[in-house]
Amino acid sequence: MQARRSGAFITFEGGEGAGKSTQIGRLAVRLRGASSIPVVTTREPGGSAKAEAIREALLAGTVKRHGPFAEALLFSAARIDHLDTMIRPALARGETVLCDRFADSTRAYQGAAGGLDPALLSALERVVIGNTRPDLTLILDLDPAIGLGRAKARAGEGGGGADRFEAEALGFHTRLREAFLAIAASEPERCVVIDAGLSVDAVEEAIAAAIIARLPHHLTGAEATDDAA
Ligand code: Z5A
Repeated sequence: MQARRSGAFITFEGGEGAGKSTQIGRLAVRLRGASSIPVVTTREPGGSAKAEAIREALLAGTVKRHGPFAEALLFSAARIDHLDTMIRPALARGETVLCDRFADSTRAYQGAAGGLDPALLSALERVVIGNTRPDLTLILDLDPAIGLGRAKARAGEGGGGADRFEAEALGFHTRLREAFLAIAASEPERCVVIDAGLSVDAVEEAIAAAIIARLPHHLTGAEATDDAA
């Protein structure tokens, strides 16, 4: 059990182009307008100087040839620094942390889609994150063909190409979607599945409804309860 605090640790998960970054920005604005609890936004891999350096290598694909276990270890190394220097200090100050991807992405990408043994990944996860588990995980669920189309359109606008994971075949992305849904089904007290195929505004409303249901004081001004302990 983590020490009582006024903020919350909220993670966003899902496949490519599901709208995580878009919705984190919108939720941050909404939370800041509704409560005095400070809100910080961050992402994985990354979110701290050392983790951002590791991100560069992972997304460039230079680690791919060493296999999914090497990738899982590097995502974990980045996560350790991110937790130590950014996430845990923010939570200790009573802030709310909105994080774009976290440990469920390792379970889904390196585990279900990458083929690593779930028991190995679960042991690694215990060592890496300890008691710092999300209070709420929003899983943005989307047909991978639509998500990849969105990511491609965005890359086209910016002149960039597909990164290491976007370049995987549709079957990989379909396994990812199934993995995130399986995580949600196995931990319903932590996870809420959001239909990410709706409009940006409708997804924002679904997320706000999930926050009101699970962490009401963050959006309604109600007194904090044990859900933030
Ligand atoms: N990875 C891993 O393998 N293991 C791990 O442990 C971790 C990560 C932590 C990080 O890439 C990669 O690392 C990731 C998994 C892997 N795979 N990839 N690639 P990233 O951070 O660069 O990318 P991402 O996390 O997949 O995010 P994304 O592709 O940027 O998508 P997003 O944040 O979910 O979506 P978005 O940027 O908000 O929206 C994408 C586009 O769609 C954009 O043009 C929006 O305007 C548009 N959009 C958003 N919402 C909508 C709706 N509702 N309708 C229509 N259009 C929309």
